[in-house]
Amino acid sequence: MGAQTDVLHLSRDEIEKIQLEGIKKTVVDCYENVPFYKKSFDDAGFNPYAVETLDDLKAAPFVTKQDLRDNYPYGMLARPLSEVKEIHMSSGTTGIATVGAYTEHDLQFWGDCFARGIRYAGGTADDVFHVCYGYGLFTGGLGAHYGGLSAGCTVIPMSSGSTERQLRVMRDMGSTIIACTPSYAMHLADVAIEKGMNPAQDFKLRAGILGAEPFSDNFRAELERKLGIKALDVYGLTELMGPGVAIECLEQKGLHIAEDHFYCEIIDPATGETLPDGEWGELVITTLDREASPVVRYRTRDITRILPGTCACGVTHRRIDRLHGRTDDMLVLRGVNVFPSQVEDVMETFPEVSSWYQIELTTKNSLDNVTLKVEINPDFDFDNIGAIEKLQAAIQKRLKEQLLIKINVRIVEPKSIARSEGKAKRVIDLRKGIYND
Ligand code: DLL
Repeated sequence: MGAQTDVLHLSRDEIEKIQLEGIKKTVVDCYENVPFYKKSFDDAGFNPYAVETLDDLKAAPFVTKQDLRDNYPYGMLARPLSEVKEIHMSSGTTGIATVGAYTEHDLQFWGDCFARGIRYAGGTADDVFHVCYGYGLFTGGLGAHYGGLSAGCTVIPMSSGSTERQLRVMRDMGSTIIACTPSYAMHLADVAIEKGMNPAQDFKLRAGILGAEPFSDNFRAELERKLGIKALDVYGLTELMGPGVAIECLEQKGLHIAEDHFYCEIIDPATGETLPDGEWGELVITTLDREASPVVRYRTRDITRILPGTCACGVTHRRIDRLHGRTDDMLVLRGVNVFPSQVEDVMETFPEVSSWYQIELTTKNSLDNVTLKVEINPDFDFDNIGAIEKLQAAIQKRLKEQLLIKINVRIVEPKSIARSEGKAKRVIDLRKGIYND
């Protein structure tokens, strides 16, 4: 704990010194060991041996998900396979998967990074850490698992699914900290309540380290109330490491970046210009000591901002704000740009409906046709057709006022939208004939 604590309380100068050293090493490592970087640095006229300041990194070209895909499966590796101990992959449902490879060192610091979240939640060796992110190629399960081991907890490797069994094990084993997607945590809570349990009292849970998808403040408040936990947000992505790139502390005012392993910039997605702290834009990340899969200026497509100022918890690593969406989440509907989170914001102003929703896109007379399906809250009378129709019309009207497009609203019965054991599917785009994720 000592070394970990120290690293979390370094001065800005000390952090920046680590970052500069890490950047210098990473750009040279990439240039010398990954043909893709050699070519892209040369094409951009970027000299990796001439980096003297953090600002010098701005001359390096960006890397995109497409670049990683183009080099599938092993083209981005900076170490021989003999040094690679584990491989993870993105699901690749909308294209070729991206690969993340780990040396022994990479696995070790991954665990350390996730363990920070457990410690932020007050977790110790006395905690029973219940992991119900999916295990396998997805980074959620094993990333949390390594975090639990690194924090010294008793780890329960449940993986996702088998909801009733999860609940039984959670109760019998006295799980205290849970790790899963927020939508699965909500599903667990709802099923427990349905089975006549009161999870806030019957379970020993007191914290959740939840991420892999956005969740609103209202959703979080409901989850905290139902499960009796503090829900901390965790961010990460396969291309960088998996969960633990940034994690919230108990202040719940943004996610502390693991700044001794990752250097973050915010850019204007349209121009690529770096934006000052406080401004929203696209998160760009450079790894500082990743051995097998180092990345220089990776465009995450995630939209956030760097929060100015220091955190009351005392951790000196800067924070990113909670993520509201991705640049590629943006739906262009009849020429209007809409983020699913904007639809969610409007729905949250109607207490009669729940947080389970799905946006379905189809084409009608060559135009986009948008239908929002949202579940009614169980305590609202679904058979009162008049009231349901009135509510549908009211939601539709407010959506039109705020988003300037017509969205057909269909209120559906509780539990009629499919629950996911991992990331919730919020948008179904039948215009392209594929499911988005
Ligand atoms: O979702 C890694 C992860 C596992 C993070 C468990 C947190 C917990 P990917 O499947 O590669 O990796 O998806 C990465 O998910 O670029 C974001 O768009 C989104 N995402 C991840 N964490 C959050 C979060 C894992 N806390 C993509 N809030 C990222 C909002 C998130 N979106």
